[in-house]
Amino acid sequence: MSETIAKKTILSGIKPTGSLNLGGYLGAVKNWVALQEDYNCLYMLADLHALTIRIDPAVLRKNSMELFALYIACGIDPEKNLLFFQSHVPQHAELSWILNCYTMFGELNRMTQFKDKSAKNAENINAGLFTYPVLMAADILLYQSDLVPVGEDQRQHLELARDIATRYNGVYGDVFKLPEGYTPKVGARIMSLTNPTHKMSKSEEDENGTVNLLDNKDAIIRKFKRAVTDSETCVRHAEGKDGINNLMSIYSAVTGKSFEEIEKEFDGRGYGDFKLTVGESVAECLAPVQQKYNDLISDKAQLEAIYKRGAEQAGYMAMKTLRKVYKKVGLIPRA
Ligand code: ATP
Ligand code: LTN
Repeated sequence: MSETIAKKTILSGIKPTGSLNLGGYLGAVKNWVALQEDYNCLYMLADLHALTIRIDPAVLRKNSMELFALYIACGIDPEKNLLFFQSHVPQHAELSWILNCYTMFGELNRMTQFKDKSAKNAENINAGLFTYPVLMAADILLYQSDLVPVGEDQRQHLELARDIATRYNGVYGDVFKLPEGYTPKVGARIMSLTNPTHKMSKSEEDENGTVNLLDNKDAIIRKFKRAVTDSETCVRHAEGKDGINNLMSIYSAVTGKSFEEIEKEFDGRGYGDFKLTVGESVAECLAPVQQKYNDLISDKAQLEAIYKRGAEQAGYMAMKTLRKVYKKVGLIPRA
């Protein structure tokens, strides 16, 4: 019976602006893996989005291949999902232009990520950084996506995608499906280990605050041992205990244990013991991912075959929506 019901569609992506870290893994990729059985999933590499910061072309190429291989190494099955580079499907940029014309300056000006990124990068506040959420809306709306798994920081962009779709549909009829967000209960916002009031991110300056998926065991444990905590000695989840709360979230996301179970497990034990255990469990969780990654990254032909097929099939789906959108606004159909 269930086979006769059409599967819903999922789309998500990560920018290849640096190495994938625990934030992106626990906030996004881990969910992608869990959802792949029940949905039609498109997982793209948001390489056009990466261009909103200045990035050395050789570094971008390296990051992109690394991230692509990591998607698969993390458990995303290329036989069950479409994996592709955003730049290989030109309909993303094309739809983005149309949607720009249905997005208000004020809406974009309210985006907190834009405000944060422009404050951090005052010398390069380019128009791409400003219209970034419109390209993201195009990514999502092109495939009539039902669900978009993202971390907490992307919820505002997703809301905007819904607003843009609603505005367009209001004028032209039901062209776009309105997507829902999907954010994990634990791991939605992993914080920096050294600065636990700030999100762990690829552009984090202090590398001790960020655990990369390809860090070796020693580096992972060293980073956890240095993690900032507080002046108490009790492992408990509470307001004001940002460092410990973050470590508990990571440990919970990696082991599946609840906060209550964690508090019990570490009752009467010190922070040193807790930090070491969290570090070890993260290293253990990442070991098979790293092993698979090492096998994959040396097989360029296999990766190329996967992303070629992904872009072809995604392009076919994207074209259906784009054709409709162009026609509705009054552009002459291509002969
Ligand atoms: P950058 O530093 O270049 O802005 P980033 O590290 O924030 O990048 P993204 O590519 O923006 O990573 O995010 C990839 C996905 O992972 C998104 O769905 C995002 O919500 C999620 N994500 C990123 N960082 C975290 C985090 N610290 N905690 C939870 N989820 C995260
Ligand atoms: N903006 C997102 C990456 C991204 C994305 C998407 C996520 C680009 N396009 C479409 C979900 C759906 C980010 O910065 N993490």
